[in-house]
Amino acid sequence: MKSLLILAIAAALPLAALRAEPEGLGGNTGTSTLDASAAAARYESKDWKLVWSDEFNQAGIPDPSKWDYETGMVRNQEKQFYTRARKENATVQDGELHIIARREPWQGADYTSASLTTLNKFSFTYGKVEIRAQVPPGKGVWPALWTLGTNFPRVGWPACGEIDLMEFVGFQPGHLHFNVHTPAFNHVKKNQKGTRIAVPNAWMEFHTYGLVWKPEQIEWFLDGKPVFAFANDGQGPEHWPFDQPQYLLLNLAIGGTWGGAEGIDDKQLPAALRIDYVRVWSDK
Ligand SMILES: [Ca+2]
Repeated sequence: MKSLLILAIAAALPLAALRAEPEGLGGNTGTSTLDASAAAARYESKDWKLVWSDEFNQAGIPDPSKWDYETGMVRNQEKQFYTRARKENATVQDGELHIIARREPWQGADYTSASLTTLNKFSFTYGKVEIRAQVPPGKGVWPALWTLGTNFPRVGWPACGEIDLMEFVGFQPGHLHFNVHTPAFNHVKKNQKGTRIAVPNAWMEFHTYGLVWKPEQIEWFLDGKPVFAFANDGQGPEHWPFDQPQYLLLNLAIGGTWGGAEGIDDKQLPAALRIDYVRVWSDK
């Protein structure tokens, strides 16, 4: 009953509540009303050709021809151990991929979860991406839909470039975050480019996260509306490492430098990042 009431309130919230909240991250490209219609036209163009997708229609372990895994404890002082092809942490059911974080001891860690990637399976240079997903609630969860350059194993981060289609931290349940990291602009230097959008109770429903990546700029979309853009300023790969292929990552982290800033609410676990589909288009 309580959940029904919450759903009814959420349904009554107009999408117009969606607004950018500058927080000093310094987006380098304002998205004016005029720009917004041009951006939407680029997003909705009929010239895109679908080149890769997963609709998650095959129940069980995620399709091994499409997905690989990060394993172990990989970054940001996060608390989860990422497992490989373990159904308790990554499973397809009812047309959705569920990435599930659990409170359980595992190889010295106190939590398990999964990070699916397409490294060595699929990558793309320029194109359009759309992912429909629902993030889980709870302090300490840090789900992300993102990309890294395929040269990451060789050149490392941030030289490889990182595009975050969406990040969410459970201690800020009313916001979704959209960021980009390059050698010149990144979170270590505290000057990454990005924005956050106020979405009341962002975890209560599915949203569609879109990206249009062209040689001259990258644009982010939330439910089809442009929310941020990052321009190629012509200063070279320190500023724009995005003329190289990128691969996809889908993960649900627990704790860590950002996600764990206000602790971890174990009562919210297990928690699932639900993904309805991942689609990638090319304009070639
Ligand atoms: Ca689906």
